[in-house]
Amino acid sequence: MIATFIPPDKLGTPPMSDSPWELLPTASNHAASLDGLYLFLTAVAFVSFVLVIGAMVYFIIKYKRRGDNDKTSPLTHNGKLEFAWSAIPAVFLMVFFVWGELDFVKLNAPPPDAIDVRITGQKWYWTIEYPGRPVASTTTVVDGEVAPLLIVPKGQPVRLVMTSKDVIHSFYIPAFRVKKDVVPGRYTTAWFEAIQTGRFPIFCTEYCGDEHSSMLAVVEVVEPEDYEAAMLAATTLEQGDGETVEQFGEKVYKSYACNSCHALDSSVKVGPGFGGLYGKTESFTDGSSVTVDENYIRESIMDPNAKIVAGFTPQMPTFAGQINDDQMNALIAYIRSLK
Ligand code: HEC
Ligand SMILES: [Cu+2]
Repeated sequence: MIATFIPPDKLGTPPMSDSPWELLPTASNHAASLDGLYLFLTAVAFVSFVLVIGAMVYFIIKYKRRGDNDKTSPLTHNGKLEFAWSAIPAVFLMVFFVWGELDFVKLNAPPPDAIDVRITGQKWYWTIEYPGRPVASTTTVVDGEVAPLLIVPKGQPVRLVMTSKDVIHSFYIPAFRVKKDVVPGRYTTAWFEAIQTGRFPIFCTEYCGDEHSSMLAVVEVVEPEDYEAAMLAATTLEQGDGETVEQFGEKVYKSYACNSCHALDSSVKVGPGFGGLYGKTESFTDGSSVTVDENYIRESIMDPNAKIVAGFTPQMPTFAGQINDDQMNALIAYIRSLK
């Protein structure tokens, strides 16, 4: 995560269509039917509006009381007419229901051969993990900011198994018409099959605190033959040739979204800034203090609640089991280098 807001066009929102009937790119198998239902509902509502309001205006004018001798008609009802205005809407209601129900069932029944992806929401970023792939969240750099990246092959079903570490978030891919709450303490699932290559934005669509609006991610749909290469590029987090250990540490820092809560100078965000951290004396809420060294930084990352820095609350998640030794060494070297 994402320290500053990335404008959605930078996340890959394709240009809007020229047609006023087309809402968004229809980039998944669900999109066409859901859009169809939406347009159908809108059209039926529009026609009903014209019929009801039109009849009302017509009768107001036609049957206006012209004088004291105008008598109210003795007719009390018309059985055929009343049957028609009940039965015809009932048929439309059944069509809405059956259409909606078929889509609902389809949205909730992922095919058994779907690729599984695990999504974890937390304030304020998404961790995207592929079981069997040895890496933390897959990420990409958008406009200088690190954003979580969901890579999917075109034409293959993908199932998302989602949970939250803190509050309720909601995972939303508008171009796919996929939206599902992500709830602490339980797993929710969603699935789709992408039908169009390209990059599309992912939003959190459940207000979850300060940085909710920057809780963004990117989905990238690639041709099936490019999938392995794209995954490999996104999941390798190793020190590159000619990269210093500090440069690698910076990459680790960004991929684990430390910058969503920490600044590189001494300014305060959700957590303390890292400028000049190494070597200083840090005090904690329990009144104790230590001189900041490698062991303290390592402990802060693996077991963040062991010592809570005075003036802060225990909001940092643990990274135990996610950051390996090489990455940890580089991360510490990087934090140490910040003046
Ligand atoms: C959700 C926000 C959040 C994220 C993400 C986060 N931290 Fe923290 N971090 C905090 C808070 C809040 C504190 C202060 C409270 C405490 O000591 O736990 C803190 C404290 C620290 C400290 C001790 C700082 C000091 O001044 O003594 C270190 C070191 C640290 N974090 C490193 C990291 C690293 C490295 C990452 C990324 C791998 C990271 N944090 C990700 C919120 C966060
Ligand atoms: Cu959120």
